[in-house]
Order: sequence, then C-alpha cells, then structure tokens
Amino acid sequence: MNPITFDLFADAEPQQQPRLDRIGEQSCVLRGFALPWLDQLLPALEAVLAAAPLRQMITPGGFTMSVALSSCGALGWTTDRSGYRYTRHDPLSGKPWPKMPEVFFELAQAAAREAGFADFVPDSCLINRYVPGAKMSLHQDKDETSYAAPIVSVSLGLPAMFLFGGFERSDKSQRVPLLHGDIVVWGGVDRLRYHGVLPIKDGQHPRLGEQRINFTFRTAG
Ligand code: MD3
Ligand code: FE
Repeated sequence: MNPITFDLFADAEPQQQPRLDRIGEQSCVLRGFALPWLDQLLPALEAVLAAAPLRQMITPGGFTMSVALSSCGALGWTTDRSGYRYTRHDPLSGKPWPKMPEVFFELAQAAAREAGFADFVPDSCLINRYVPGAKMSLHQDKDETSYAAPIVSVSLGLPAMFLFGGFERSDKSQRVPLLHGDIVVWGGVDRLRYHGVLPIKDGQHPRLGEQRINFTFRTAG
C-alpha cells in the first residue's frame, strides 16, 4: 500500500458525536439513541396523554410547578399540598394510570442495557412537558422504594441544559446539554445526585413544536 494515501481514520467517521458520553462514574448520555424509535414513540405518547392529560401540579410548599406532568405504568408520581408520592391511580380521573406502552418499556430497557444495567424493569414513566421558560430546580429523586435500579431519561423536542450536581445541594453542578433523542442513564453511585433543568429557551422544534418532553423511567415500587 502507498503510505501517502493510507488513511488510518477511513472508517472512524471523526465528525460524528461519540455515541456514549460518560458524565459520572455510573451515568452516561446515549446521544441520539431514541431517534430510530420516534415513529413508534410519538403515537404511543399521544394515546397516553389522551387518557391522562398533562397538568401542572402543586408542590407541598404551595408553588405551581412550571413543568406539566403525567405518568404511565403501574405507578405515577404526583405532588400536591400534602406531599410527593407514587400512586396507582391518576388523581385527576380516579382511574389507574395508562398502561406503559410496550415501545416505551422496550426503549428504556435497551438504553439501560447499553449503559451497562442489565434487566431494567421500569414500573413507572413520568412524562414532563416544558414550554419555554419552564425549569426544574435542583432536587434529588428519593421517592422510590429502592435506589438499586437506574433511572432512564429520554429527551425530545427543544434542547435543555441539564444540571448534574453532587450529593449536597451546594455542590458545584456540571452542565450537560440534552438534545432531541438523547437518553441519559443514571444509576449506582450517581443515583442520589442533585439535578435540575435550566429554564428552556424559546424555540420551535421541527417535530415537537414549542416544547420539550422528557420521559423518566423508574423502578418505583
Ligand atoms: C440525575 N427530570 O423528573 S431527567 C425528574 O429533564 C427530573 O425532566 C428532569 O429530574 C427532566 O425528576 C431530569 C431525570 C433524572 C432523574 C433522576 C436522576 C436525572 C437524574 C437521578 C440522579 C441524577
Ligand atoms: Fe429528578
């Protein structure tokens, strides 16, 4: 072979983003992982939201969350003046939360496996809807029965700046940009880190319009 024309990187596609970005010891972003699933995911999302509409909930402190929420799966997360909890019924309708669509479950399990967590069995999918200006303040997710399982989060629509903090509220946060189709998996030692989302910037997403949708899959019960 002619050493001058030999290209060491011929197959490496260096202009493409790395598929897996590690953001913590047991956390990573799977860039674009949800994109091939979208045509199945979006109709399933519509069906869930028709049965359990998005609604803005009240925190125990009396503030209305800027993010609108719904859930599917056996358990759904809710908050009101009396506290945070997982329930088997949607308090709006009094009916059980919609069943978790198979495509949701399969995607969450495939992403967890890709991140090194075999046999993730989520029983809850929280659906968060952010419009421009909506945010989520720094918090920990501590309402689940066990912290052994990871959490899988799917970002769709407008971009977000995710804050990935430490184990005390005052610890410095890392900023992680999350784009349409990205999936983040958090587990093990990173499971109880503080985290949040900066206010969403104005914009129009070609597929989802003026919003960001986030699915958060958990083993809650
Ligand atoms: C990081 N949602 O619903 S992804 C939440 O984008 C929530 O809507 C954000 O925080 C969103 O509770 C962030 C989910 C997430 C969940 C658990 C975590 C991020 C995490 C646990 C540890 C570190
Ligand atoms: Fe959270």
